[in-house]
Amino acid sequence: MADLQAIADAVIKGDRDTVANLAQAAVDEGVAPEQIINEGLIAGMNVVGEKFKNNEFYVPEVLIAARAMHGGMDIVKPLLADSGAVSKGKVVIGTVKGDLHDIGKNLVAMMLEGGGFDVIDLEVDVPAEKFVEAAQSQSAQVIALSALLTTTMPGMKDTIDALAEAGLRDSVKVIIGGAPVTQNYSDEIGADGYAPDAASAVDLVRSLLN
Ligand code: B1M
Repeated sequence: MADLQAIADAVIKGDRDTVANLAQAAVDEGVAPEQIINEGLIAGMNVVGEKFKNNEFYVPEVLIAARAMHGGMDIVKPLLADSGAVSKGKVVIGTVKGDLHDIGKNLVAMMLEGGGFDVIDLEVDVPAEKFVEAAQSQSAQVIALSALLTTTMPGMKDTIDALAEAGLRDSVKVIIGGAPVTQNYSDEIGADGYAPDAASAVDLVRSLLN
């Protein structure tokens, strides 16, 4: 009998090999890929997110857990298309134009994937037009913008303005984050939400899409 809790525990411990082996065993036993993701991989990352919020885990532990989660995802994801499992939503993420910081953005992306979302990562130094293009071509529900420099934060407003100009502002939610970003700034530029950390970003996307 597949032990999905053991998969979750191995994600929390950051034990990639065990996650991969247990995920493969569950697949071999005929457990639905969606169940392995929800009750094993995502369940584990949810605990990691809580621990990170409570300062029980720090960045390295989260990165190691996310890597372990990917070990399971690599096995289960190819089966999803066949099983008809539905993603919880599509998020396009990137660090805004002029900004090369990607550690926090990567954490947010990994936590979102761990939360069951499809994540399209445009990486760093992403101009507003590229976000617009991706929102269109990917039919994304959420655009997630990261900035670590006060000088690049205006790139967030530029992106929101560009989405509005393209007629997409009503069909896509925009969330923002990064060390210098605040809720006030989010209100000021008309974003749909601000999250102070990666785990909160997952909660925010969940609540915006509900
Ligand atoms: Co840079 N840097 N840096 N840097 N750097 C900062 C940000 C800085 C605060 C350092 C300082 O002066 N004390 C300062 C910014 C000052 C300011 O504008 N307020 C700064 C500067 C000035 C610069 C350069 C201009 C330095 C220079 O060349 N003169 C230059 C700019 C380059 C550029 O981007 N164009 C630069 C370069 C670099 C490196 C390349 C060396 C490197 C980046 C490597 C990389 O990312 N691959 C770097 C680093 C590592 C830092 C610090 C030390 C660490 C940033 C980090 O990764 N933190 C940083 C100082 C600091 O913060 N202590 C600093 C860990 C990460 C997990 O946290 O990114 O905040 P963070 O992400 C968090 C939350 O903010 C949130 O979730 C994450 C996890 O909880 N979050 C989101 C992030 N994005 C989110 C999106 C969301 C929601 C939440 O929704 C979409």
